[in-house]
Amino acid sequence: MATVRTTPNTLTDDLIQSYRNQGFVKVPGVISREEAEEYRRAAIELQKSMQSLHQGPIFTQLVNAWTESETMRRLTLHPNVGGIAERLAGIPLRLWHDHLLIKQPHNEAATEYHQDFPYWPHGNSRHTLSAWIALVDVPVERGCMTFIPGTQKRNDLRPQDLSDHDDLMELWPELVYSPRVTLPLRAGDCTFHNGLCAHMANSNDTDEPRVAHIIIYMDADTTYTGAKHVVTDPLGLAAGQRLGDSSMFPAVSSMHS
Ligand SMILES: O=C(O)CCC(=O)C(=O)O
Repeated sequence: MATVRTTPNTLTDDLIQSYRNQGFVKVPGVISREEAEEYRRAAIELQKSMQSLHQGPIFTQLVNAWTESETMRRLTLHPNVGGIAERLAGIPLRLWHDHLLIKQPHNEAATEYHQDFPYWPHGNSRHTLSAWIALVDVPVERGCMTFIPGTQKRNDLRPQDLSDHDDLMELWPELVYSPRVTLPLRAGDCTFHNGLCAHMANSNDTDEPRVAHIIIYMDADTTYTGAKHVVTDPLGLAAGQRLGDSSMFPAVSSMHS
């Protein structure tokens, strides 16, 4: 198997510092190209049996793919990815949920600017972050991610509509003039972003699907606020309960093989 280039042990202090200052970081090679190809095939297959949560052109969204496919389970519970996430966050983490986000060829729809954290029913949270893993090469034209550095410092906004080009900018007008960083990725590369860091992904203007697997991690001690959310609704949790009481949210520390 080809070598994985970045591990929790080889992650440099500079990358960790950059993540903490900017709210995102690109980490090359969290999985090998061969692994990415195996997961890409599993993702394409899974589209046939799983229903997309998102209805519309932005993306096909397969939530908690790890519970439906043994192959995707290996990726979502990958100790290398979870270990890097814990080093970036600097606290113990657990899985919140995963989702495959597949932008179909020529989908003509960007994922517009938003922060993730306001969507989630999380109490007591010190940190959330997502690993966005490219399962195919993702040049700008295929719909890579763009981030607005420093936006992770703001935690007072309502949830933003990721189908509305202007929603976040109307809430936070200074962002119109903020620098943005666009990060094309090779298959197997990953960006990690803080759940409060504003980001978007452009449309897929190519003939191949843009296949990305996103693993979202939360503070291991996160509690449930009681707000509605597709992931927690079926679980019968009480407000104030630790999400870690459910086996749907395994700790990163339990992922080591
Ligand atoms: O890949 C996309 O289209 C958007 C991804 C995103 O918003 C996220 O991972 O939080």
